[in-house]
Amino acid sequence: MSDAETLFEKIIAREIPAEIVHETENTLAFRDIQPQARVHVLVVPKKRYRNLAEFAAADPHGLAEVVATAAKVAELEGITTSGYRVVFNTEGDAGQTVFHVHAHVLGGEQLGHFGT
Ligand code: DGP
Repeated sequence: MSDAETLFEKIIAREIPAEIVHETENTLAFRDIQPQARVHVLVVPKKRYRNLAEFAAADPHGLAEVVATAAKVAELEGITTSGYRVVFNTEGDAGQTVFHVHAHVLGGEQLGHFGT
């Protein structure tokens, strides 16, 4: 993994602004700057891993906390019952652009099947 800082480290450090919707000891949830649905929130571990595979291998409890935070975000956004999607884009074919692992929480409207 490259040591180059990503912009998510800057958001976690409050060096660049973001609309934060929830925070735990080890995770931060903030609105995506280019929303693909009415609700589009990113959940990141504060510790950086490049992608889902590295995160799952190194810190499965941290991954569980990110998933639990995603469910909490859905609750806070009022979409637990209407439904939502949690997506980890992983590497090139999936369109991952920020190499600090993150879950997209998408909902608040009818989502296309598989698409975002
Ligand atoms: P991905 O393509 O899965 O790596 O998702 C990266 C997401 O990050 C993308 O949906 C847009 C979002 N994003 C990029 N730059 C910023 C930013 O400066 N602030 C916020 N809040 N989101 C950003």
